[in-house]
Amino acid sequence: MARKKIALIGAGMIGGTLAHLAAKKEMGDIVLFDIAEGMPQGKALDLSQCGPIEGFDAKITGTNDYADIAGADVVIVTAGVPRKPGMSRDDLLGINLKVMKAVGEGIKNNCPDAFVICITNPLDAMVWALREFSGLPHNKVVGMAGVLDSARFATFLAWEFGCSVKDVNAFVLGGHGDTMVPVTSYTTINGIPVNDYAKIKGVSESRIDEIVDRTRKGGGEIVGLLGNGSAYYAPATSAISMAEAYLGDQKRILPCASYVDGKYGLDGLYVGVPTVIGAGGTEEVVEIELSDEEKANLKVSTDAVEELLEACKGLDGSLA
Ligand code: A3D
Repeated sequence: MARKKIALIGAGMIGGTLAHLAAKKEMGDIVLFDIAEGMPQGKALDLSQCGPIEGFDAKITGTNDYADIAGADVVIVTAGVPRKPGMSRDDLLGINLKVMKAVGEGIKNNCPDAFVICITNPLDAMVWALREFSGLPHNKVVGMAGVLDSARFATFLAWEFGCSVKDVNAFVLGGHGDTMVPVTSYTTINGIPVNDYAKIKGVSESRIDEIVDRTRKGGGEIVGLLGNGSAYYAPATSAISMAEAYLGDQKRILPCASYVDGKYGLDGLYVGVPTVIGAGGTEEVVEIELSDEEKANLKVSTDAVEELLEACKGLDGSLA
């Protein structure tokens, strides 16, 4: 059986990390695409030379030509500009919308059957725009955010409780931004609801609220510390888990920015919801019961996403 082909559009910090992870896991042959000349070729060469040491068989190539992503099974998109300190995700809108147009066309013309995972910010708007520009079916285009946001929530909870991260099942809904909705009612420590476990461990409600707040601002905290650019290790590993769910038909239920039309009272929007990922792409959006407060928080978050979509339509007439 021929190896799978993984195309990475954007060979920057996340793109390079994705290539390394995908090669190490022997997910397939990897094509790193970027508009910067020489850079994806250089990274591909460097990464190829990890092969003999790490013992992986994967062909890694770098390119500036969309023709080289032809027939890709999975495409992961990080092309664009990352946040700088003081810059909000929304500031990125205008610049990255143009990038999504070029990338969407590149995918449409070269690998229209691929499963496409978008990481470029502002995520919920960019994944929507990428779907529009590529013309792929909605179930084949998804955004990565919830896996990362949930991992951040889980990390902070594990630190607070002094427990293993493996036992924390954290749950985050909504848009990827400061309005995201970490849902404590569905967050458990190996099945024990987090609020019950907090009582057992003597952790106050206000402390859990602080952790929720830190999760919401988790990306910005890293941007502030790095001083130049944004998080890349955990975003890359999150997208890889989504790609593995697709390639392995795993039917995992992962929080992803999926197309929601009808469920959660939403009308044709990409937003973070629990999603079954398998060989059919995003096979099902799972609608869970929410409290009135959680519903209200989700509404704030989806309103923010809708505002971004309107802004996109204003910037590019073809999206209206
Ligand atoms: P960076 O290291 O700058 O890489 C981006 C790459 O995109 C650069 O190498 C650029 O040359 C390239 N690029 C720019 N325009 C194009 C184009 N038209 N076609 C192809 N390549 C192009 O950034 P990064 O890897 O750190 O981050 C990439 C994106 O992910 C940014 O938009 C971040 O904001 C976003 N991000 C999202 C999350 C989420 O959780 C959703 C987390 C972290 C970063």
